[in-house]
Amino acid sequence: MFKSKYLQRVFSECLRKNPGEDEFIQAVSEFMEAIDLIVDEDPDIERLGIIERLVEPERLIIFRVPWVDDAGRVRVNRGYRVQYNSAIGPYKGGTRFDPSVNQSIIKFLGFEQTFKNALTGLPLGGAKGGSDFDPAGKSEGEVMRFCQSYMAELFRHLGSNIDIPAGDLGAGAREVGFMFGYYRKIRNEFTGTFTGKGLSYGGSVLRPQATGFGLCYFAREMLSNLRGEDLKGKRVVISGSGNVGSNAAVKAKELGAIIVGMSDISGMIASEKGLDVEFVKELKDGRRLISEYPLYRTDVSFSADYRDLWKVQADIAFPCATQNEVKLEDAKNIVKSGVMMVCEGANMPCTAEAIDLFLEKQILFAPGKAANAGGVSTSGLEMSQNAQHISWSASEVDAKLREIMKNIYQNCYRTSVRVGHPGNLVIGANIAGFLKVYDAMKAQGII
Ligand code: NDP
Ligand code: 2IT
Repeated sequence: MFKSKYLQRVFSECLRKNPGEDEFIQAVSEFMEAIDLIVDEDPDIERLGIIERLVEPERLIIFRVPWVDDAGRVRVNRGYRVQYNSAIGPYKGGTRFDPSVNQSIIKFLGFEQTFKNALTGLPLGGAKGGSDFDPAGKSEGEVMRFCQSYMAELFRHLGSNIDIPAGDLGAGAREVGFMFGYYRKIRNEFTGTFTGKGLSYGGSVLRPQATGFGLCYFAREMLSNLRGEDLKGKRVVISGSGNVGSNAAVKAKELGAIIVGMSDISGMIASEKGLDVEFVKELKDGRRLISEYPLYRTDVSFSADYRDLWKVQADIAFPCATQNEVKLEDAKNIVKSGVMMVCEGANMPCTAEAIDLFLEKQILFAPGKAANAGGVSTSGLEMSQNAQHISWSASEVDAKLREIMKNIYQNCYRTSVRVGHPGNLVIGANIAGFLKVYDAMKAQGII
């Protein structure tokens, strides 16, 4: 429990008001554990009700999304957008299409996004959206009709200075294209109201790669700063081989690492010599499964249980699939496999128990809100390009992304030192993100 009486009170109220929202409570609890170190030093935080306001989203939109499948049947999904906090900029965050999506998951993602976006140093508030729609196994026409119906309701809440969605799990370039196209049609204007757009219609070069690339830049900075080492020759395991995982694999390999294991929902593959990550990306970009990899390549082992990934001997782990995929049992396997650093590419992929074990074993650990911020940072760069009607080259965007990830790392590290927990980036990231949002909220009155 928290040492601050104020946090104890706000947390129990939060539990009472959000029954059954386990993921949201988990995210709030990690945040509160970190700020417990500083919250009582500044009486204004309590006087101004800052934490009570932070655990309440500014707005939560829930709506019906009806669409017609290829057989002519009417289907109904539930759509969400949480406009979590706009103290430092317009609402900004991705869109998740997955059957698991519910209010708790959307709220935890919006809460995390608020502090992540603060860490980027860009003027971006926090938001998240999505639906319990499952794109897997749907035809392109079905996905398009669903995206159009989702947009037919959500459009009224969006705008290039109001709320700017992007993709996330289950929503990639194809879905962003369908949503943006419909938004543009019904608004009758062409503005940068989405990020992750295609290059031919206002997208930024490197946005598709940015989260995975940024994760590697962050990991490299952390390894160098805390251990005096680099990624060269390090054996890396990566869960999830979607947008984040596959691009992290490509960049880590380019930086000299050997990718010894990867996974998707069909299972995991491992190879001591290193996987052909470009081929994994090709398979996944073609919406195929990692279980097909052994049909085309030798020197590889396969297990239909994706959690076996964490038993592969490695130096670094990048969990890049989904929340709470790394449970205590997986964390024990990660420790046993000799891993010295875990960087979260996904949002909250490690349970609280898993993180505690890593910290106890002195494994370097980077939380998603810092390590995976490269995606939204590049979305911020896409917004700037759209607003100025220009486009930067790949090398310009890459240079800015490297700089941003380095700054995020340094900000988190310096903060961890200042509060007496050097190298604890869970503490550093949460406090550094909080202080920026707090400062903006304090200046703008009770709203
Ligand atoms: P994608 O949908 O592109 O990819 C998700 C991948 O994870 C797929 O390969 C999927 O397998 C796999 N997967 C899902 N559940 C599991 C599981 N339990 N174990 C192993 N693999 C699994 O999503 P993204 O890469 O965009 O997102 C991944 C994570 O990163 C999410 O937490 C997201 O919120 C976070 N994130 C994404 C950002 C972005 O810019 N896209 C930015 C920052 C964070 P299959 O293909 O077989 O379905
Ligand atoms: O979780 C995330 O940071 C994202 N899905 C990216 C959000 C964005 O607006 O680019």
